[in-house]
Amino acid sequence: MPRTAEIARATTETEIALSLDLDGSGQADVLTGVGFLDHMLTLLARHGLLDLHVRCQGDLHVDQHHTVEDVGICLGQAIDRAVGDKKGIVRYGTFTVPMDETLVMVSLDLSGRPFLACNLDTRNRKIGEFDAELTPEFFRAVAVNARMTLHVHQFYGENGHHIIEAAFKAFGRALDAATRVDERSPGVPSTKGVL
Ligand SMILES: [Mn+2]
Repeated sequence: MPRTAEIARATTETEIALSLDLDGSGQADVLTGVGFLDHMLTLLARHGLLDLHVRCQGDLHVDQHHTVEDVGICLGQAIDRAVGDKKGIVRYGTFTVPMDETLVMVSLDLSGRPFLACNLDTRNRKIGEFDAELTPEFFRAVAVNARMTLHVHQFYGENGHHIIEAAFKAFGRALDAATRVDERSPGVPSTKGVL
């Protein structure tokens, strides 16, 4: 069974086409209109070894909020669809990424229970044209729509680009770990029998 999903979502604020292959090779083809978000999604694909195609036409004349959040919604929906009934997957993933002075850990559970805890220091920061405070908005949209428990924990860090990039890389690696197939455990990885 291919673990892929295609999402098309159109509102008055954004129009998005996204496709995801969890068993890809890290190929990204991403154009959202927000250069830094393209950079982050490209490294998410590379470090998560997933193939990701995104096209977004968003209302960037307002600001970047709708674009960033709605791409997160579509990515979350795609993850939820691609993992299907979650039979045979590892379920949990935790990865810590250092980036120079910055250290960020992502720990996630494909639990079926949406939750985000995020302490990234993004307030009042701009990374080029990117509003850094949209980063937790992105991760919240992913967590809610993928129905995952997601913790994004910054131990320390100074440079805003490093902080956000380390978070996306850690998320990609943790997601890859959680979605791996464990051949010793063919059923749903829960004593409840369903996730
Ligand atoms: Mn970078």
